[in-house]
Amino acid sequence: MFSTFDPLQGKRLTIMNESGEIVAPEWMPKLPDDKIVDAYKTMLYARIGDLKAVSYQRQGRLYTLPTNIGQEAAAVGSALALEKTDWMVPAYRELGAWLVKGATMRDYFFYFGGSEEGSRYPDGTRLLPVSVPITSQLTHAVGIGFASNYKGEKDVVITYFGDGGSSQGDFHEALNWAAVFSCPTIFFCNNNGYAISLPREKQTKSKTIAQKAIAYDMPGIQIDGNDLFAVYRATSEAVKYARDGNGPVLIEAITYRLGAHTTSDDPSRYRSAEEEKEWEAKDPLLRLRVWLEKKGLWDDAKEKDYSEEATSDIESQFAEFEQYKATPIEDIFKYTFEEMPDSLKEQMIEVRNHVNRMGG
Ligand SMILES: Cc1ncc(C[n+]2csc(CCOP(=O)(O)OP(=O)(O)O)c2C)c(N)n1
Repeated sequence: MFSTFDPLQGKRLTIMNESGEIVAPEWMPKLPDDKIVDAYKTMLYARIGDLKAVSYQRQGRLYTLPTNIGQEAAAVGSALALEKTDWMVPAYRELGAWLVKGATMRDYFFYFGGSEEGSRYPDGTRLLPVSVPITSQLTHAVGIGFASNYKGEKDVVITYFGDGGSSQGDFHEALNWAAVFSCPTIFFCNNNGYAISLPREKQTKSKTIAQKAIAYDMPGIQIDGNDLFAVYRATSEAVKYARDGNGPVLIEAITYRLGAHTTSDDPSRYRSAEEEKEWEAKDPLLRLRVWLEKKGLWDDAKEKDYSEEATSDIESQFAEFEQYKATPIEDIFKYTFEEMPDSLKEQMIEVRNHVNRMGG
């Protein structure tokens, strides 16, 4: 697949177009119908969860948070290509992927409600905490891939970042190291067109992000990130390639964030209403829904029932978060090391004493 979709020649993988039609049946993944319905449900759940979180933030009940709306196919499709034992190293805008990996909306609310509790997943989830410092997570993902090789295991790592992240030094260091040491790490770029207000065209002279893979001699592929089937197929191929010991892969998923960068941002200051309208028509949920309806797998009644079910589940998880008392300050020190090093213990005691002095 990777040789067919040469990013230098402007090739991009699309399997299902904006109208929900299969335009490249030869690449259609062999997914059973019930799995596709489940994928749609997860995308819908992530969308409802995202919209709810934004509205709770507007009510002053959560802190600043990034919006996910429009990027659900890229998140869910890529995560579904992983095995349970594979690792996920997130950025901050892939809610659907975290849900597939085993996180819950409760975790999401805790994290964006300012509690360490939101980064504690059940043992064995193999999902790292949210990473806001841009692309710092890529080097961690390479380290985990390196460790997987060192231990002779077959676990693959996926890490997410944005188009803006590809300009960071960490991006280049991570790709170089992963290629040199053949780490089974998949670099998944959510190219949503903007790094806050900076358009992709001003981010890099390269015509694609995917072509940056060529410099490191690894496969790079550009895909339609709003097409669940293209995302799942390309990520599955990358997972197989990495698991077979061939090293890393760079995937560039073309998508669009239909919402604001974060709840502190106003996108109308840097992009036009026409552009937003154009992308609304490419909504990843809409096209999958059309496809499912044509196959008789989904309808209005199912949409309504599932939306109600998801909404009440999300609301009850939010209620759980709001009933929880603030986590102790010590928690910010606790979860990085299995055994806390002395230097960290000293800092923890210092902070505790400071808080006590302030009467906290
Ligand atoms: C190291 C670092 N520099 C700057 C920031 C501030 N910042 C937060 S998001 C962002 C833009 C990131 O854009 P992109 O990588 O395209 O991802 P997106 O937010 O669009 O998903 C910046 C510059 C940061 N979080 N970390």
